[in-house]
Amino acid sequence: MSRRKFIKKATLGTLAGLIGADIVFGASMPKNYFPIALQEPDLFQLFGKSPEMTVLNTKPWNIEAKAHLLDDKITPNKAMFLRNNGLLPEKIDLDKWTLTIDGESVKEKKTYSLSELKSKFKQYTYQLTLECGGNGRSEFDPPAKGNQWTIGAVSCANWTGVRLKDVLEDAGIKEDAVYIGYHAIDSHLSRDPNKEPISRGAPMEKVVQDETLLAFKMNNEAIPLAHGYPLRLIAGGWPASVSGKWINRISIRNKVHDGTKMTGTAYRVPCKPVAPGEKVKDEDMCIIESMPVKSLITFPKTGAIIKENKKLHIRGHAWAGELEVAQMEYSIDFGATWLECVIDKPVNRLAWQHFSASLSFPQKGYYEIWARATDSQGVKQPMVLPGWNPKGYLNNACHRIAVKVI
Ligand SMILES: Nc1nc2c(c(=O)[nH]1)N[C@H]1C(S)=C(S)[C@@H](COP(=O)(O)O)O[C@H]1N2
Ligand SMILES: [Mo]
Repeated sequence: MSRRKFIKKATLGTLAGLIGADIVFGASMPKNYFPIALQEPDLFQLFGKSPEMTVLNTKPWNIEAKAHLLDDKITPNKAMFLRNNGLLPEKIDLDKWTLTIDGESVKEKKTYSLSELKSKFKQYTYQLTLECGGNGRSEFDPPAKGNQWTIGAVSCANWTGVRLKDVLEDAGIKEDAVYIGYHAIDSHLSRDPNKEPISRGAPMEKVVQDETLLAFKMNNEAIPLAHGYPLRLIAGGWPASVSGKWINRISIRNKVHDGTKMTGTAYRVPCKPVAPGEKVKDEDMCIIESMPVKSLITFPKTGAIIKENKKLHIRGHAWAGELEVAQMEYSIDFGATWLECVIDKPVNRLAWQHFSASLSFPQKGYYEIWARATDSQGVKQPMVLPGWNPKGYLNNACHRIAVKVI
């Protein structure tokens, strides 16, 4: 039954259940009326997301968090950004789900059922940072096409699954293997079954890392449908586009994977800095690998009002792709001087790290708090927009919030 038909037949009680609140003047509601709360997009239950999340696009669905929503140390589903290149799969038959390992560099093509994957290989749980390569795109000038992500396309949840390397080794990897490419069951926006919305991958060096998982649980529950149920690749610290959702096939390639969104300007940046707006030759574009150092102030919320002579405790997270964050600083004078934050060690490699600091303000007035992370190789976040690139990737400029002391 279609949703609309179902809702037409539903009683007031059922509607109230769906909305999650009594419809106080329900008796006056016109017959067959379709309450706004249940129209698409489903305002209150959108993929189980917080109503404060920002919907950037509905076709495909792209939703981002606001900084204060990411305050939890482990990102819950309700605050996790959603990035789709195509249409969500509609029906998933768990019993029939299989993962096939093929490609030029597999010794023998092999297919596993989900239960085989779960029983045959040891399971691991890691907290892993996933940031969309286009996070921060909205600030680029000249503007870059695509979803205008501000700061909220990053998450760090717990992922449980089997190691990709264990599965590939079981299938058998030929010596000439250089890359893997994933294939998934979401459909292209055109609904053309011969087109894939996205099919990316990673070089073998990333594939063989302990933390690179074929995951079936997120935060100790089945992965939510929108985030890749029942099986997804997780490659923390790299652009999240490498972490394919709904995957049913992995090809071991003897060359750099050439699937959809592996070429041209997709997830590639000029190998050397270029002037804003400059045309870049195809051979001068490089695939994005480890993400750059970055941080987010998750408390307080921008716009906070603080009483004079009161200390303000700020906190947030910092991450640095394949590296660790070595130092975290804040500034209340637009970057003229910087003071130290406390920065924790990550719970495991490729997990974001938590920072905090206790600030005092010299007098009443308007302030901005800027946060700046430094990675273990000494590279600091830029205060303003970093290198322009055609698709607006890798904006890791310092996060700022505004506060008023009264
Ligand atoms: N099958 C499939 N996998 C995908 C995508 C997609 O559209 N289809 N989007 C990728 C991109 S660009 C990102 S940033 C992440 C987003 O993961 P999330 O929606 O779970 O936050 O998934 C990646 N994996
Ligand atoms: Mo992405």
